[in-house]
Amino acid sequence: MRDQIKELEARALKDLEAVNDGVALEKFRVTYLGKKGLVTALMRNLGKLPPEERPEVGREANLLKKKLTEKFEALKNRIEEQGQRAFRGIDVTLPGRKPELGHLHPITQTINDVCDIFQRMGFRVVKGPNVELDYYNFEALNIPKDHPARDMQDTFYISDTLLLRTHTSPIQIRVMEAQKPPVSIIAPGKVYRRDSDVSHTPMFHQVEGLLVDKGVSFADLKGTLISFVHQMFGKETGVRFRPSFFPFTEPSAEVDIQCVLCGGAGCRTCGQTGWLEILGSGMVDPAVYGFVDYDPEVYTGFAFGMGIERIAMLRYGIDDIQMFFKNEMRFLRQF
Ligand code: 2U9
Repeated sequence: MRDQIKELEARALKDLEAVNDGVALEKFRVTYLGKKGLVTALMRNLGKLPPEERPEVGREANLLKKKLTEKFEALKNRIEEQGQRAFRGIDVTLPGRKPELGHLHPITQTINDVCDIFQRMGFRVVKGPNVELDYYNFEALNIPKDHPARDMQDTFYISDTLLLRTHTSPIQIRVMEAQKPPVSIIAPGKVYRRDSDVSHTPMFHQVEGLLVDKGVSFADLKGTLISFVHQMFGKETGVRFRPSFFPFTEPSAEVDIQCVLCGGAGCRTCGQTGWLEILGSGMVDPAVYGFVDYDPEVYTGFAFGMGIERIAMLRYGIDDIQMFFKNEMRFLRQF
């Protein structure tokens, strides 16, 4: 039995040397000192010894238990202290790492802002297909077969009758086809043109608007668009209407605002004129009503369209349209 005690001590001390964390330490305690542990079993076996051997062997067994318990406690303290030191090594007063939050693309932000302004005036936002029928994109908009916009050079054709829409106007035709006046809608979305150079991209974004009812006049067009300009660019911004031509509106006008950079004094951005063109507009051409079965003797309306990249460039002072499509984080983070 004495040999057994010596052996157990040697084994326990060897095991204890390998213990370096709380899990291993607990395993040691269970193996040797626990209720079903080896030392406990040893103590229980003392009763089987002849009475004269009991006191001596008992003392040795008790000594072993004491020794192992002390060593266990000492190691337990050391491991706990190590854990606390590791925790003390963390400076809880340091600022945390800031998670980087994403945001909407500046073009999406501008589309949303333009739409918000018109929605507050009672216009409804409508979307439509990017792949359109030639009929909705050109024919029903009074754009004749020999118009240069219909040339293969200017439009992405998918087939004889299918194309990538060149403006969002087909949305308005689809709405007029489906419902009678009054109609007041805005149509935002991507448009496609075979144009690609420093100032043109083959895809860009438009917001167009249409309002048709009884008694709608050019004064309504002016009032609506002046209000839009003042909400978008500030209420001190000067606005002027210049005669123009579009196949789908008559009369037509382009809208200029006082240069946002020089305030009208003349600079490189406004070509020394003091004015910037920001949208096209006009009274819906009676010929268009013929395609959607509206009576031009009863109804009149106005329409307008703007390129969003241009609006965003003026608003944020960006001089290169390509920046919107490069997905450069250093550029995008600024918005
Ligand atoms: C219907 C009837 C008329 C929409 C209009 C413009 C004038 C216009 C351009 C602005 C810059 C396109 O992005 S751009 O190149 N748009 O000048 N758009 S009137 O007129 C319509 C639309 C739908 C049924």
